[in-house]
Amino acid sequence: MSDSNSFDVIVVGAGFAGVYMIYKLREAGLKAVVIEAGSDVGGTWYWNRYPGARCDVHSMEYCYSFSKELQQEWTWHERFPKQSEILRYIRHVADRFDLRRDIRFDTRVTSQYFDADTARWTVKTDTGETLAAQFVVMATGCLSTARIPDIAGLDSFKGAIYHTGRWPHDPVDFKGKRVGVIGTGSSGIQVIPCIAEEADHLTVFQRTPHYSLPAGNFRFSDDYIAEWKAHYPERSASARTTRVGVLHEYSNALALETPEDARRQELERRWAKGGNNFMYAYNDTLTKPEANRIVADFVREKIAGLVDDPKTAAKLMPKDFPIGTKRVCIDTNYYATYNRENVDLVDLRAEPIQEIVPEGIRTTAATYPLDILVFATGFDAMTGTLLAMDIRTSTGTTLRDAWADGPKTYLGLSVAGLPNMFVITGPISPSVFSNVVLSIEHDVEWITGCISTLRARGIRTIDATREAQDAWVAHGAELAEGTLFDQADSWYIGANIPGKPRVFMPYLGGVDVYQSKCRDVAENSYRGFTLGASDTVAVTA
Ligand code: NA7
Repeated sequence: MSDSNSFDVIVVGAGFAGVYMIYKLREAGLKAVVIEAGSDVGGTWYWNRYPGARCDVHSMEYCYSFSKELQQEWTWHERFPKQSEILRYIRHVADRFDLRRDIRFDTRVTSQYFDADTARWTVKTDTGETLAAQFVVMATGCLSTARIPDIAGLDSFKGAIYHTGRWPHDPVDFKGKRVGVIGTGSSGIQVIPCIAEEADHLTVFQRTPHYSLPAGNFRFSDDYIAEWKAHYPERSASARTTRVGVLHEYSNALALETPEDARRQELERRWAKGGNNFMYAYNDTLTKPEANRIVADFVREKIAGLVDDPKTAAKLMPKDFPIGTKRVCIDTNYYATYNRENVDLVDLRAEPIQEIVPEGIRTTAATYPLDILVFATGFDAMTGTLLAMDIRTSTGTTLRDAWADGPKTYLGLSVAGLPNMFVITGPISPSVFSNVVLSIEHDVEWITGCISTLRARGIRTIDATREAQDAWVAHGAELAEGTLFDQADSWYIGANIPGKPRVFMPYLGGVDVYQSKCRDVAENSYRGFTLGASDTVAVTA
């Protein structure tokens, strides 16, 4: 193998995770490369460029904190940043730290093979390249494999088809068009109001109504920005000590023990403020069905007030799963969009899709003529991208076998039997249940610390023990058991993908607790890992 394809570390993916990873690896003096399928950095924010795409975390928090200079020099403009602004930011980071020279774009990893004799990974790509490294780091993101459901007749459609998670770079022109959107999760709820403003007619095909909260987005004043920047370091530090890595107003109050008047006042206050903060009003919302019903009823009442036609409002009210057990959406004008003359809502529970026909969508009740069909149907979340690659070792372990019954990891960072491979924001880590940029920074720093320590001590391999992994998986499952999450067919539990094992994948113990557990493992000689001192001797530290 040529020297130019031989590395200490190969990183897969150049989103927020891969970009910071290459920065840290370079800083640690390691020879590393990033392989990225897209033509630029950005990951999620590179692909999800549909109209209305925004982040649901405060912009000042949804960014790196590792460089105080970067924090001070970059200026966000809105509370919930647009996709284009986030993409501009991450491109700025790549340029500012001169990271692009170590990123290979337009290249997708297809397989990874670990040879136990040489203790090195061989990585193959769809461009025919073969690379090798001691370590691989999967920075592939949690929501990166877009999914179009298998609907009969899809190929027969005469118009244009788009998926929100694979949106074209050139703007799509909806003017004068009859548009159909399938899916009303976060992506659907963001794209629907924008398409409605432009299209001749919009038909929304809804299978399950989701709960959506008003974003309460606003443009920052100069004073707001200055005030935030003056407190940046302490705010970033304090976010790390919270449950989800965001500076919400967390409350330990219980809905079931709060008088009705006070409860309503508090929910109204949080609703008016906008954003996800609403969900942290009471600490029993996700554990007690009656507490959950109180919060869900409040949202259903709000929907009734926002939608003029009572029948449409009733269709838009989520009824069959507890609030918060599917990702809660944040919107701007979503419900009001159904008051427009040019928007119709089709309830797919009442009239399921039979097939897609050349002229549109045929349900059991009618045929809806369409020029453009937009799928906002989500992702094979958390595991889909990793399992699309053929990841295996010379000793016979494959990731697909290891995860046949659902993902198993140690700390979300590694998989037993796949040595020297790390996953950033992997299953059973806070990942999608946290401010993901903050979790990424943590994971990147932990992995860099680990690799540096191993190399300094002359250790060639690191592999999670089955015992440590089993205990971690059991701990993750136990945290989920005390909640209402199993009552929803969400992507958190893989229920959106036919045949996918139904396992709750994020870690619910909190960012603060998770990070202290990871720290503890590192400080105790990587407890729970087997460290291989040479190719013949394996020692447990
Ligand atoms: P989601 O949240 O998985 O939403 C997908 C939507 O698509 C949801 O409403 C689904 O209905 C619907 N869907 C999926 N398959 C079908 C079929 N076959 N027929 C009709 N409707 C269907 O994906 P998003 O992209 O909105 O959001 C993903 C995450 O990205 C989000 O949570 C944020 O974290 C960012 P269902 O509910 O399954 O009945």
